[in-house]
Amino acid sequence: MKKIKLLTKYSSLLLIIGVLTFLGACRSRETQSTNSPSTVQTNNSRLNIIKERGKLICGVSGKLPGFSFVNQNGEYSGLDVDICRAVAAALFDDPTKVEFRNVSIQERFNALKTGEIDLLSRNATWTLSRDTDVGLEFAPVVFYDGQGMMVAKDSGISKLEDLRGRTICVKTGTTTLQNLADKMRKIDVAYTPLAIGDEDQLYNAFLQGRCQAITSDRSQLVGRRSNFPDPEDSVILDLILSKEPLAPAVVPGDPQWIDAVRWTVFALIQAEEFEITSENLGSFASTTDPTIKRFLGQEGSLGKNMGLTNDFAARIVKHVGNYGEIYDRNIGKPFDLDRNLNQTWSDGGLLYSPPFR
Ligand SMILES: N[C@@H](CCC(=O)N[C@@H](CS)C(=O)NCC(=O)O)C(=O)O
Repeated sequence: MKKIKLLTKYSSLLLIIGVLTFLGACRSRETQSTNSPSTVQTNNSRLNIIKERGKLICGVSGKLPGFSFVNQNGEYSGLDVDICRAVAAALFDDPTKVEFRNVSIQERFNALKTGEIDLLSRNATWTLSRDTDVGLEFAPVVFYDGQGMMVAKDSGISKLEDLRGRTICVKTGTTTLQNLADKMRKIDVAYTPLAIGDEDQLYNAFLQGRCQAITSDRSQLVGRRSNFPDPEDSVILDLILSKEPLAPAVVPGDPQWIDAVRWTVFALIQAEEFEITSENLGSFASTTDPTIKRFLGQEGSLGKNMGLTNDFAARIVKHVGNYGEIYDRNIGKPFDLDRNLNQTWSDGGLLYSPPFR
């Protein structure tokens, strides 16, 4: 009996010591910020190169309505474009400090790896092989897309099986060709791919009737169709062939730079969750909510610890808006495209930022 009591006493003591050690460990980790790797100012980080240069060089398509489109006056717009501007806003408090470079599908990854661009913001799908084999580092997903199929309205085609023996226009150098092959093989439907590398030629081939269907990321089909002479003559089928999580990318091995891009994207998402917009940002100057104070840099040193300013999230929202504002002006309003998966988790979507603390 005595032995049992002694054992109980001994194990309670051990438990208390254990808890104290654990708390101590947590505490020292939380307060270790001056030594944490992200605070070490590595001079050769691309973040410093960009700061010294005074502008960000961002690789975009320039030909994708809704994502990155350059008009006749050389003005850029789109969701991918606004991601570049958000990073510039975080770095320079000025969203115009970006030089856009149009990079083709074939050039896009090389442009990043040779250092020609700092950031690739060009509807690139995050896949395992691009992450590993190709050697890219992806920031958080900015648009959850899926591959779709467009046909002429009067074609009578409503499902993939109707495409047996038909020709399908598909772009080379993308995830699209393999997704199509995989899907059709799975359902055992033989077809002829008409693979074309140039985007304009590809859509022209469809409009000229050289193929009975055209397949691409759904968002792109919607965007391109909006520029057709008679958009209502084409329909996008109600099916999804693949998952296409589109994300910005950088060259790996530069933690400071990827952190800056990553937390810029998260700031856009978190601002929407907090319901902070470019319009109402000013009203949060007097907020008493500690999590919002930290987010906007009114308290703490989250931004400084990563080589930015403490108010980097506020700068982003001030100049570019939150994720929802970016979506609405570039995609939601112009193309009447529902947000679906591209809503914050609190609204039932997949956009989720880790905590700003
Ligand atoms: N998300 C896919 C597809 C990308 C893709 O096909 N993009 C096309 C449109 S869906 C494009 O960028 N077109 C414009 C251009 O070539 O400049 C990928 O990363 O491979």
